[in-house]
Amino acid sequence: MKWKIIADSGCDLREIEQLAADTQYVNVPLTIQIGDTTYVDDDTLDCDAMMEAMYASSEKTSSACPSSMAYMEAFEGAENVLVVTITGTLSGSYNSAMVAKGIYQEQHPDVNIHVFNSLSTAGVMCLLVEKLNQLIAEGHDFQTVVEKGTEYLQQHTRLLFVLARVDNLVKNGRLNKLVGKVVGLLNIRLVGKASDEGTLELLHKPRGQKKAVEAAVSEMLAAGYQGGKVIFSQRNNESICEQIMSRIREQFPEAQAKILPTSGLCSYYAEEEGILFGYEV
Ligand code: X90
Repeated sequence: MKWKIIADSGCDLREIEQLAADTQYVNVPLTIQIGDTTYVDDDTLDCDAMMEAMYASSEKTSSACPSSMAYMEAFEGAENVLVVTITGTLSGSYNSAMVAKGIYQEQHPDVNIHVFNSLSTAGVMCLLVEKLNQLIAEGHDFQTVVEKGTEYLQQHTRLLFVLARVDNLVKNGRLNKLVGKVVGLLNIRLVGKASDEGTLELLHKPRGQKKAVEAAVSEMLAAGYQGGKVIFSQRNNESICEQIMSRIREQFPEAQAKILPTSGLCSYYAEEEGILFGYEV
């Protein structure tokens, strides 16, 4: 095996279409703790059951990033390893992967490893994973794939989210309490973006889905969206994704979108009816 593309489960993509030759895609799970039960966010997870247990539970719930050991196991067998993590500002996943890289390369000095801190999650991680696969398929060497991948991530991808509930983000210290108070009241949605620092940045607090669609679309256009790829992750809310795309296609009829179900981790934080989407600028 020449290449491995590894993403933690902040990335909702479980498979790459048209995987490049000599390449494997591996998803490394985070875990979600609800009472005494640990839910591993891999393709065996029953996400609906996890969400039900979460809402039924009065106990504290939390998430945990993959261990360095889990990353090291994922590295096995490849010459070139590309890792994409959820924002290192809100999760220890990036740090785990960097520690794993350090230890692994002492034992395997000939293996190339690069860890991309997405400073984002979900759709932006998916866009980068697909770009890396494309760069590998085009036959570039490791260094070039890393450079072009970094340029793409920083210059050409953005993340927006629309959330109807933010209890888990607030409870786990990832979002300001005051912001949390407003959402959930009177049908208020939280429209925001991944900031340059890799945190949640609040942009609008529209009332109802229709206004949330308008806010999201205007943010996309203001950020420089020109009809590029869009990848949605949605928790029981395909309709808002379709509404956003139908508004976008009024201006960009050819715009391509993928609508994925949220991973366990993104379901836990984005909650019911929450969506996140990565798009190209
Ligand atoms: O290490 C861990 O336990 C994982 C912690 C992850 C915390 C953040 C998850 C965010 C998921 C929420 C809305 C969009 C956030 C934008 C991030 C920059 C989705």
